[in-house]
Amino acid sequence: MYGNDFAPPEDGPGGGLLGEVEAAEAALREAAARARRGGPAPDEDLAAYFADVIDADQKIEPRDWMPEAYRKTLIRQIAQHAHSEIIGMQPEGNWISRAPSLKRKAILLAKVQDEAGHGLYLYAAAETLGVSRDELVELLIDGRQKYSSIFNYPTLTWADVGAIGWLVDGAAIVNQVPLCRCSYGPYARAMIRVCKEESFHQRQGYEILHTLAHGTPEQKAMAQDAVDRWWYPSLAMFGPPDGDSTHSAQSMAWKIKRFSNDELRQRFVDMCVQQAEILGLTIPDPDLRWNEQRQAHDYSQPDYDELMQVIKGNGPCNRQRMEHRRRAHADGAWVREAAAAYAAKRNSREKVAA
Ligand code: BYC
Repeated sequence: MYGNDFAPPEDGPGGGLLGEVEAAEAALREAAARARRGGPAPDEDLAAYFADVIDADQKIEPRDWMPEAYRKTLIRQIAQHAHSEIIGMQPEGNWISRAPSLKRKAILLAKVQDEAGHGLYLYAAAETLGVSRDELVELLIDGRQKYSSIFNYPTLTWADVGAIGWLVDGAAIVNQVPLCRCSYGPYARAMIRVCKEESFHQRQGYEILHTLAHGTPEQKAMAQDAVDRWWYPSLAMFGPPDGDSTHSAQSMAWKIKRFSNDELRQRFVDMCVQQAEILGLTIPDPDLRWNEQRQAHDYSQPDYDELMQVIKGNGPCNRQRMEHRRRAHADGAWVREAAAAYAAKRNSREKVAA
């Protein structure tokens, strides 16, 4: 259980997904403290050394040799993840000026700022792989790198802010907690901090929905409508089904991904069922039911053709999101120029002083 202030946590304090984040953090510290091989022996094959580190569940660090395909996969995934955090500020940012109270506005502002912070940690993690943040931003703006499908859906009502917190941030946590154990050190460390903050985001969304669901009939209907619209796109966030996932097998062999797309999707569904009951809202799936044999819920799959269309740029808001991002980038040019001029001036002053 995570992010649920309305029922006791299933596994007690420190249990559930946040408990897993804490355990991953402890494992990272333990791996760093363990007497480790300082690097490959002079005559050792670098690929064999890399495989050894992965097998031993140690971390690959920026100084280490790594296969080019491992580096490329990480750059692709971390960049896509960073872009998602930045584009993900738009659907909710859209509601900052219309939040129903000062308290809601302050909370939403803080949340959207956190997403910018997550983008920065992730761009910084990607930079350790030998690519610059400027290059990655250019790749996004030229449409050569992706961001999560989920941010191409509109936020029509205030309840959507609650549904994004509960379902979108909830799906994000289920996907990202295992990334705290990713084999690449800088990504794993960034994910620990992101997951702790993300858990708070999920709680704020859950609390918005809980308030609406226990308000007037109109408020409850608005909350249900938001859940109806965000449920299947949230399931699709986990990516194509395992049989169609191009990268999963290799990413799992490298311990970048620890679970397949379908395994995480199932985990998410199982977690949401009890939370929906406490909310008093219905998950819009008539076929959702407990399967005693599998010890998991059977559920209807999202529309994967729709996911592919959204990934290709044909979702309801793709054009709007990219236009906004390009405009914001152009509007920020003077800030980047001023920062670069200031850094150059400071450098030359330091040189004169030295
Ligand atoms: N949307 O082989 P597969 C957030 C692409 S931010 C778009 O299974 P992989 C938040 C995939 O890239 C949430 N594209 O790929 C922020 C690949 O295409 P390419 C973002 C998708 O990488 C603000 C192709 O489909 N989270 O939570 O093994 C506010 C085949 O897929 C999607 C992350 O980025 C999608 N949904 O697995 C609130 C987490 N799904 O690159 C919340 C890190 C698949 O070959 N990323 N594709 O052209 C991951 O865990 C993995 O990259 C994925 C996909 C599970 C997403």
